[in-house]
Amino acid sequence: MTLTASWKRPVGRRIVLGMVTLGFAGIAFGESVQRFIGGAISKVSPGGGGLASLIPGANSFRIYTVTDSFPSESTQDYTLKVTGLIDNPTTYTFEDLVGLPQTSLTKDFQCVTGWRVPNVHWKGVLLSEIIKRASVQPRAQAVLFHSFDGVYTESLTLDQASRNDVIVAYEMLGQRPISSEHGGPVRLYVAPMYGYKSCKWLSEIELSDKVIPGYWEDLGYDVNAWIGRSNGRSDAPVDGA
Ligand SMILES: Nc1nc2c(c(=O)[nH]1)N[C@H]1C(S)=C(S)[C@@H](COP(=O)(O)O)O[C@H]1N2
Ligand SMILES: [Mo]
Repeated sequence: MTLTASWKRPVGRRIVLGMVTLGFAGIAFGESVQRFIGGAISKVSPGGGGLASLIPGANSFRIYTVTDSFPSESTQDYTLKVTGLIDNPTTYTFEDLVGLPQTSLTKDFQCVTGWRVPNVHWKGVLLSEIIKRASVQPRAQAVLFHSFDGVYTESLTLDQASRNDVIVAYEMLGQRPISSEHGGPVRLYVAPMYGYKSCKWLSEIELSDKVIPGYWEDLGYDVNAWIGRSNGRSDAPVDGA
């Protein structure tokens, strides 16, 4: 099992491990390293910095949690709440989500710290479909995501959330439900952005009047986390917003 640094680690050790990780990442991923340096002045990297990051396992996921554990919910008990600036607050069960129109995506998954898994298969519901069903009020400009780990948060602008490569995923790597380690039974998958946007253990989608920087963004990472061109991708809209 690959685990990562938790908050409880002494700061000194986190920084040292972060530096070693940076050295390794630096060999392979130029732009990621610049981004890492940009955010690493005082902070640990998103999800990373732990021993798992030192093992150069090519093409495989690092399993991240910012708490001390991997929360677990059965598909029977799972619920996804849709709340906030909407006329139609809804609570979806796992079966409800599976019953909505399905979207499949096959994309590289890329963490800002440098590791990348090519051609990952995902299935789920377009976030835009769920938003559409919520009847969004005119004041809403952003979508906030909450995790049942009780700590992690993320957000997108309403425009970003409406893209056709952003899904509420219930299947990943051929597994339905998504495994607990990977954030199941249901997680967010924001294909055009770095992995930290893809909130695991998704429990609530909240329509809001503004973007609120998420867990890693409070620690210095870009709120607009577009995967850059030098990573062989050009997912960002022209204005980059
Ligand atoms: N709830 C929660 N979601 C999270 C994280 C986390 O620690 N907790 N880590 C993020 C980061 S930095 C990455 S790269 C991916 C990693 O997904 P994986 O653990 O399935 O590899 O999840 C993202 N979503
Ligand atoms: Mo990440």
